[in-house]
Amino acid sequence: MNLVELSKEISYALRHAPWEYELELDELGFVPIVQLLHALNESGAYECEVTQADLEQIIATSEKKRHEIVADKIRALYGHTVPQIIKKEPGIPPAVLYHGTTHRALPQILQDGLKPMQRQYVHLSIDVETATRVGKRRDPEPIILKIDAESAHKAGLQFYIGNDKVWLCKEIPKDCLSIFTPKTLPCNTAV
Ligand code: HQG
Repeated sequence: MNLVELSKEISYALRHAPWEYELELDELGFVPIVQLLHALNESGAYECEVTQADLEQIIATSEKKRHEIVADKIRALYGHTVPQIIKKEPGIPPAVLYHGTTHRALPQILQDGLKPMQRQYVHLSIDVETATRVGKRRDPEPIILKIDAESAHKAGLQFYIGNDKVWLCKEIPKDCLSIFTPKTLPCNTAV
């Protein structure tokens, strides 16, 4: 079983196009596992039968926690573009969050703040490393934005839990953003 391909298809079904699989997401984005398995196996795209153990293995071995199983249901934890707004659990964010983006998008972001664009939420990373990985999907030298999440949250902006590395927000106003530049030692510093 090609678990990467399977994981991508599950993300597609649970984030973007559940109707193509005759699935209906509940308000938290869950669908019954049996229904998802039925749809995947009916398509005939997989040579062996897809089982719950395959879904569990994807979740256990993926470098990102994209999906979650609770009891007999499964959901995508973030990334949704479906028209129905998926309810996320509000939380108190870390004081600082990061967002990796492209040189191309930067002028617009500095003017308008961060917008969810095609998705339901803006996706924020807990550290520079994660933000860099996100940004590198679209720009080999991504821009890393630093978000003053503590002030934004205190000012009333709601943050939501994605997974252990991803936080979600409806938008980030431009005055909560700055460009992150890693601290470099002056040339004459003895090390
Ligand atoms: C940019 C992946 C212009 C934003 C990742 C980004 C993540 C603006 C792009 C998750 C803008 C949207 C989400 C504005 C934001 N003007 N451009 N005002 N505001 N943008 O893919 O955060 O591997 O929807 O900077 O790892 O890149 O799929 O968001 O470049 O966690 O599990 O518009 O998807 O996860 O792109 O990525 P996306 P994202 P998976």
